Amino acid sequence: MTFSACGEHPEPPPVAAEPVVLHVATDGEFLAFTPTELTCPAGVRVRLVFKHDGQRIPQKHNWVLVLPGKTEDVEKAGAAAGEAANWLPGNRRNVLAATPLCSPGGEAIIEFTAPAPGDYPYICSTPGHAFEMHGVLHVTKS
Ligand SMILES: [Cu+2]
Repeated sequence: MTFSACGEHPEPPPVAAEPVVLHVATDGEFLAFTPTELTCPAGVRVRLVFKHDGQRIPQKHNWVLVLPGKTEDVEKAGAAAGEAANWLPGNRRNVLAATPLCSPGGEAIIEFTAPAPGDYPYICSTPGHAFEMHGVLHVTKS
């Protein structure tokens, strides 16, 4: 005899959805991302894989997802915070997601929840890089 302590037809436990995996890299040694556009649905779990594809020039890069219109604020506050802080502002109100700094050949993987639908800029916050090193995450209605 078996007993069902929690009802005849209990709900199955929720299965954690697989994250949407996005890949972005530096364009070799250049101060550029490839691709410069990424897309995901709103509200999904995103696993972002960032690869520093440079080899020769010993400069570090990161990938920082920023609220629309706030790239300059994040750049300035990040520069003030310094390299030990990954060139990221202490106050993260304008930063939606960020990898640590990566050296040539390095890779970082982060996970975050996609924000509401819209276009969100991403930059490298190493001082002087965001002017050329930027792209857009298009978040679509899920
Ligand atoms: Cu950079």
